[in-house]
Amino acid sequence: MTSTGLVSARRGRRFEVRDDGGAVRLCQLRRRLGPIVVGDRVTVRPLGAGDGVIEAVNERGSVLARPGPAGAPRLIAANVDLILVVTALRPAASRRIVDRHLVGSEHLDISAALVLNKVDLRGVGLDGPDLAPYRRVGYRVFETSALTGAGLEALDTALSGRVSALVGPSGAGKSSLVRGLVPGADLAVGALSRRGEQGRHTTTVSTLHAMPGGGFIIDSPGMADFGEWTLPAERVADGFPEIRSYSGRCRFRDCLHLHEPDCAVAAAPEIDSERLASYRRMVEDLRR
Ligand SMILES: Nc1nc2c(ncn2[C@@H]2O[C@H](COP(=O)(O)OP(=O)(O)O)[C@@H](O)[C@H]2O)c(=O)[nH]1
Ligand SMILES: [Mg+2]
Ligand SMILES: [Zn+2]
Repeated sequence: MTSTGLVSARRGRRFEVRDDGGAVRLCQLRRRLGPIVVGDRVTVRPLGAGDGVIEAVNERGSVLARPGPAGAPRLIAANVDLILVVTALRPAASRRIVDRHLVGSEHLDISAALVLNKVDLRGVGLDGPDLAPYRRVGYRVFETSALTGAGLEALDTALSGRVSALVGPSGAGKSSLVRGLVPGADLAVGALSRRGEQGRHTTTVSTLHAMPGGGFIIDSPGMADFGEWTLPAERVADGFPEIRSYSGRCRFRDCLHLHEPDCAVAAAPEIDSERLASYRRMVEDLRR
């Protein structure tokens, strides 16, 4: 008898698999199965009460990865269908980082939305970045406070039924948001990590949590530099919907929208100047 489930965390050399009924098993991999990552849908052969063997992995719909030591990609999560780019009023959000995460999402063809967390700090005079330009491009922006719970209901509704991954700088409040959205998230993780082989601290591993209203949310500390892929300079524009929409309208077919004459992007009044600056910076960095 086998069952299917979702990989919810790595514990040393084993993996937690959450079956469709919500039961969690700590599983070894069958030999030569290849890499497994949080979010993978797998077939498990149970071994006793809480253990099992992962026998097979389903084909992935999407894979989030980052460059590893030898340039080979390190898998971070699979089957994500919504990327939440989290920033906060403190530490101050960098729009450059937000743009890089969005370019990463666009290139994977995964929907993205923005979360501005710690809005409670407006009470002490912090403003946060102006995210209106992102709304104009078409990204949804959620304003939240994991501390007071403000905005969590709207976020919960938007995540329902999907597999979402939180990306963004350390300290923005990603783990706090998961705790706010998934009551008991901490307890579940702690209980299982005690059985893990290396007893690693929970914040160093990616974890997938079942949302009470359906759907899953992935918290991954490794996603702080998500989007730092080396891609050809001429493909960066595909990661900016508002720039992409001008493709073919410049004088030169291969216009990179830097300093070329008759550039339709440079002349477009609705393209936000900071977004354009961050696009140009990415292109210039890649051409160095
Ligand atoms: N004021 C305030 N602090 C928060 C909020 N969310 C998280 N924090 C704090 O910010 C720090 C970093 O939070 P954490 O969830 O670990 O961030 P992560 O690194 O993105 O996972 C912690 O000290 C949290 O208590 C919030 O909405 N408001
Ligand atoms: Mg965290
Ligand atoms: Zn151009």
